[in-house]
Amino acid sequence: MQITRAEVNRFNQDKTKNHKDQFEFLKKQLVNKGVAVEAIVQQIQDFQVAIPSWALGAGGTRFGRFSIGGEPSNLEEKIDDVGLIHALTQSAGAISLHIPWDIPGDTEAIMQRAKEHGLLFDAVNSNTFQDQTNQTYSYKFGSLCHVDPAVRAQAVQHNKDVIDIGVKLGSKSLTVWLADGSVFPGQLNFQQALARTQGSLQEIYEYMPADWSLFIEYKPYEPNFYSTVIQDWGTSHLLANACGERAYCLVDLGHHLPNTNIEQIVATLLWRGKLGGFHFNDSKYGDDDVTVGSIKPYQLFLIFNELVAGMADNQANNPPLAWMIDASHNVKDPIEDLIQSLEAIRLAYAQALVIDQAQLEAARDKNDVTLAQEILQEAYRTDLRPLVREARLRAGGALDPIGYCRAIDIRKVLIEERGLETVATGL
Ligand code: PSV
Ligand code: MN
Repeated sequence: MQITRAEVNRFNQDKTKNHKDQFEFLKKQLVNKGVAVEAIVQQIQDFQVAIPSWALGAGGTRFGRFSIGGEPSNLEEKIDDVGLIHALTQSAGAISLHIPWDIPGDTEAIMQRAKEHGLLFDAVNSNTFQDQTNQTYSYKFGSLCHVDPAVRAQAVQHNKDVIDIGVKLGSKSLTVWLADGSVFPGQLNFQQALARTQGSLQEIYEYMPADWSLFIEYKPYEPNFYSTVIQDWGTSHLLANACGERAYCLVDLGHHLPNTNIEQIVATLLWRGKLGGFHFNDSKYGDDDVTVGSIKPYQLFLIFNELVAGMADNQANNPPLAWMIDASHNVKDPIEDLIQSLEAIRLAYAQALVIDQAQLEAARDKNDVTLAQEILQEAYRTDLRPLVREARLRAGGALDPIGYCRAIDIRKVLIEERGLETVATGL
């Protein structure tokens, strides 16, 4: 199924007057405050977030998966679903593949399909946290950190294969997330495990084409519960430095212990020119992977404030970031859930963009703590949804993407097309 621009326009018709009234009212308020509204609308329009190929199947947890019907059962159908989301939101212009869950069969055909939906291929992701059938060695006791050089060589080779696939698709980066670590004290020699990981990553880095970047994720725990080799941003940072200029840290919002000041990590990495990418999600306890902005929207806004300020101040040494949603819809329809995440991301970005950074800096210089807080909260508490809608409308998207899904009963259409029993690859 494909949604055309004409269908979206028709759907928008009876909603446009009300939206325009809201947008013009908001615009007037913002312009009076000196906000460059038109420039911000354009920035929001340009902000595209990749959808991972593993986010479109049935939801649930590792304890149980609950069927939704009409699941995409191959990469082509996953691309189609991202295409639907992009047609409605005009904010999901890329797909990020996880290998081997989504190895393209016919690369040319896959690329053509993505092109028809206006999608690019974002970072490719390797997987050495699961054993695959026909694999010689097991990753039960680690992959890039493994004590056995043969296991490390297999894991390094997998990453090289992923790069080869990405090159054909036009991707420009590899994201590595390792589950490597230990479940019990004494299991692992920390120093040696880290040194072996560094050696393996350097080999992968050397294999990358000259215009590629390596993104290194970190995570404090899970699936290992005693130690994780790349446990935090500091470890990721030292490994990125050991690899080279085009190796960066990747911040996944769920990969922090409760109450970690993620915005400060973002600021630090941008300052060092070492922030490569972002995985958006939200959480209450750990790596819950729930919808972006559903639990801590103020934290998301503060993170975007650092991103906006940091990207402006560090343009020269920190390249543009790779943005991706890494969330699980659990009990919701994945298409609706991803639309909600995209909206939350754009809203937080817009809120951060309306902050007068110079005014904030001046308040800081005077140690005017109250004013600094006022500036942030004034931006956060201004309802900028009409501005985000305007950006979507100008790009050809739906004023109310979830309303559109419901009006045409999108899941029913997908079930009719694909059946009730289809199963998507992924976790
Ligand atoms: C690990 O929790 C992670 O965030 C990594 O990005 C993986 O690639 C992704 O989830 C999917 O398993
Ligand atoms: Mn992630």
